[in-house]
Amino acid sequence: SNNKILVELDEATGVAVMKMKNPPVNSLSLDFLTEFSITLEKLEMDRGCRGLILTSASPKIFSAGLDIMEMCGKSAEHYGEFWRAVQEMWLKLYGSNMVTIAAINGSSPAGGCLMALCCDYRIMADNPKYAIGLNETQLGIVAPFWFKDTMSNVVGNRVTEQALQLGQMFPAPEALKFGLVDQLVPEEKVQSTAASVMAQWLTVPDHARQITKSMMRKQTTDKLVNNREADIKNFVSFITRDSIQKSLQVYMERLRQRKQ
Ligand code: CO8
Repeated sequence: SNNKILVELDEATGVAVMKMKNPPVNSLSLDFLTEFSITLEKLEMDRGCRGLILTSASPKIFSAGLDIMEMCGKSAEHYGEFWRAVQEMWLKLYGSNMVTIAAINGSSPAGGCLMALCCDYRIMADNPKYAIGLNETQLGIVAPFWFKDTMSNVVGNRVTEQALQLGQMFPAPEALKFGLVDQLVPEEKVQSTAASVMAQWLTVPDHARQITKSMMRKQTTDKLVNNREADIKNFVSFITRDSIQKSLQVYMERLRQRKQ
């Protein structure tokens, strides 16, 4: 299963494009998250790589977020292992020293939105059919504190408070209005715009930019680093509740029926 993420590193520019390829919807399964973190770690260690563009190989969908099947009908051990992998992805992406740009070429709910929010800059396809947001409460589950922090660091506390309670998904033009994304461009320009924004960011000396990024983000990452085990325990005890399992089943059922 070593093929869910395609990487192209341009040696000349020092920019890697990471394309998520886990059809049909790029859901974040345990396998996917493991490969994601390993891939990111390798790029992080590569001195020739200074920038990362994160995008999707599936047209219309950036990522459907965490794989709901990983949170249904499994053992407590499995949930623990899965949650550790989610934490690891976040710590690596949010804490990356590289310039990270999300090229959001489709819908981006929950964990997909989180990945985008981890990046330094977000470019989204200008299509009102594509929506982005942390919709956890709509599934009857709760975005953990570090999801919440990641969003409020981008758009502020007030907007986050409302959006999280309502589990709102924002069509791209709405998301732009309050800065959930930084820029909308026609779908076919998402990649090229990401490349040119990246070139601008890379004109700044790495060491100064990296120290600044770390200054802005370290408090937020430290909160999870210092509470990882408690956060896993909390997730496992929440997700194993009968009532929560039931909500997730109902949600999956609704997703399936919506198709017919
Ligand atoms: N996990 C697993 N399977 C999924 C997911 C998912 N997140 N999303 C979609 N699928 C499945 C569908 O059930 C469907 O399966 P099947 O073909 O067997 O019926 C298949 O993928 C294709 O989906 P659609 O037909 O719905 O595809 P569309 O192109 O019409 O729509 C969307 C794509 C917009 C992505 C749509 O599928 C959607 O809205 N999905 C739900 C996304 C979502 O709500 N994700 C939330 C996940 S929770 C999370 O990320 C954070 C949890 C934090 C933990 C909280 C602590 C308790």
